[in-house]
Amino acid sequence: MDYAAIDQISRADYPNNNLKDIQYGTAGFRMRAELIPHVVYRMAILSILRSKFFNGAAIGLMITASHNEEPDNGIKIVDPAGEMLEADWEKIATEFARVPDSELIEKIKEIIREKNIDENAPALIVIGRDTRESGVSLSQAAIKPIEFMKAVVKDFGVITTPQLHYLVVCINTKELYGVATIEGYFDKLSSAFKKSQTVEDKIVKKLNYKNEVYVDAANGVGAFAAEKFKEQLNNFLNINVFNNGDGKLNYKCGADFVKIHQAPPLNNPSKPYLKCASIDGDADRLVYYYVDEKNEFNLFDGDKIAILIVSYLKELIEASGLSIKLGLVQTAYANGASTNYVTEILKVPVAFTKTGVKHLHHRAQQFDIGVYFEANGHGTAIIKDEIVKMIREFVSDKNVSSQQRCAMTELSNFIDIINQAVGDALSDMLLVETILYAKDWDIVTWKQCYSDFPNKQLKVKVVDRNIIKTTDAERKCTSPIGLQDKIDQLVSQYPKGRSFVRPSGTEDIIRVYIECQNQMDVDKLAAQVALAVH
Ligand code: NG1
Ligand code: ZN
Repeated sequence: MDYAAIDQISRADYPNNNLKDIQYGTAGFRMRAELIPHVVYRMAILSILRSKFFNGAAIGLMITASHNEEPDNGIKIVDPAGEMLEADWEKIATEFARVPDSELIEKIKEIIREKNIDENAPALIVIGRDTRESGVSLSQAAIKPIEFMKAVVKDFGVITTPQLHYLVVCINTKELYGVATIEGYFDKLSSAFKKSQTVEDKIVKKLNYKNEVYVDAANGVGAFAAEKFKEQLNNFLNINVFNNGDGKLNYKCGADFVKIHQAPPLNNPSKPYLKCASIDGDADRLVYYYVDEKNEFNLFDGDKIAILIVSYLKELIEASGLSIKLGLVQTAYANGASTNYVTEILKVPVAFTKTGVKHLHHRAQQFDIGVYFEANGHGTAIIKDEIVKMIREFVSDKNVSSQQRCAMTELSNFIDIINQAVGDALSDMLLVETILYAKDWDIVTWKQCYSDFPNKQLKVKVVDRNIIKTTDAERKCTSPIGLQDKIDQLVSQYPKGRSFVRPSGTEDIIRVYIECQNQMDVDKLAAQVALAVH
C-alpha cells in the first residue's frame, strides 16, 4: 500500500474541512456537495479496506443525496450481500471521516490492525452516481485511492441506487443472482415481467387493468431507467415518463414531495383517474397516486404497496399448496389501518422494527418470504434461498396439479421481478403492475382495500433531541422519565388514538406521530403531544 501517496493526495486534493459532527447516518453521509470531497475520498479508502477484509468481495459506493435538493450530495457504502453497511463499520466510517489529515494514515493502519486485514488481499469496489453535476468530480475522488491500494474499480457511471446494489450482489454471487451489467438488470426484470403476463391459464382478457402508467421521475436518474423499461416492455406496459430530467432535480416532484405534501407533482397530467407513480432522486422509493374527477388526491404509499404485495403472495402460496412462512415488516409510522388489514383480514403476521430499511431488511430475513416497507415508499420482498429452490423444483414436478403449477410458476416469475438487494422503485413498480394485472384491478379497486386512519406527523425543535430515548420499535419512550406516561394519558382521551415520539436520525428534530379516528382529534392530540415534548 502506498501510504505516502494516499497521504499526499489527501492533503493536496481532499483536505478535511473540519466537519466535526458529520455522521454515517441511515443514509450514509449527506451534505452540501462542496463539503463532501474528502469524505468521498476517505470512504473509497474504507471500502477498499472492507473489500480486503472480505478477501476481495465487491463493495459498492453510491454517490447520491437521494431526494435532497440538487446542491447536496452524499455517499453510502454497500456491503457484499447488497445490504447497507454493517453497524460496526458505520461507526468506523464516522470516525474515519472525522480524523484530521495528520492522523489519516495512522487511522488506516489502526483499522487494518484491529480488523486483522491482509493489506495484500485483493479488493474490488463498484461505483455509481446519480445525475447531480457534483457527482462527476466526486466519483473521481472515489477512484483516486485505487492505484495506491492495489484495488480494482468498476465504475458504472450514472445509475440508480438499487442498480448498484444489484450489481454488487451479482458480482459476489458469481452471477447466480443475475448478469452483472446494467443490461443484465434490465433484461432480468423485463423478461420476468413479460413472462408473468404470458403464464398459461392467465392469458384472459383484462376488463379493468390498464397497462399504462405515468411516471414522475423527479428529474433524476430514475428517468433513464424508466425510459429503458418503456423500450423493453413496449406492448406489455405503456410507461409515460414526466419530470424526466428537463426540470430541476426533486423540485416539487418525486416520491418524497408527493408523500409529504399529499399532492401531485409539477407537470402532472391533468386527466382524472390516470395511474401515476412517483419515484425519488435515486429511484429507491416509490409511491402511486391518482387524482379523481373532483380533483381529490389519492395516495398509495409504502403501506398500500406492501399490502398489495403481501395479499398477492398469500394467494399464490395458498394456491401452490406449499408451506411457506410469509410475513410483513413495518415501522411505527405504518398506518394502523394497514397493520389491522394484514393481521385481521389477510391473517399474515406483522413485525415491527426501528426506522431505517436496514432494520426492516434484517427482520424480514427471519420469514421464508419477508415483505418490508417504510410508509415513505422504500421497501421490497426477500425470499430465502432454499425457498426459491423449492419453488423452482416444484414448478417442474409432474405430480402437482395444474392449478398448483400455475401458482408456482407465477410465484417463480414474480421472484425474478423483485430486486431483493434493496428497495427499488422501478422493480417495485413492475411488481405492482404485475399484481394489478393478475387481479385485473384498476387503481380505484386497489384503493378500496382499506382506508387509512387520519394521521399527522410533526417536527418539533428541541435543544437536544438525544434526550429522547425509545424502546419497543420506537413506539414507547423511556427518557425523559414521565414523558411516556403523559403521552399515554393524552392518547387515552381519544378513541382509537395512537401517538409516539422519537428523535430523527437524519434531521435535528423530534418527530411526533399521531393517529386518531378523525382529523379533528388528530389535530388536537398533535398539539397536545407536541407541547408535552417541548
Ligand atoms: P428519520 O429522519 O430517522 O425519521 C427518515 C425517514 C426514514 C428513512 C430515513 C433515511 C420517516 C419518518 N423517516 O429517517 O423512513 O427513510 O429518513 O432516508 O420517513
Ligand atoms: Zn432515495
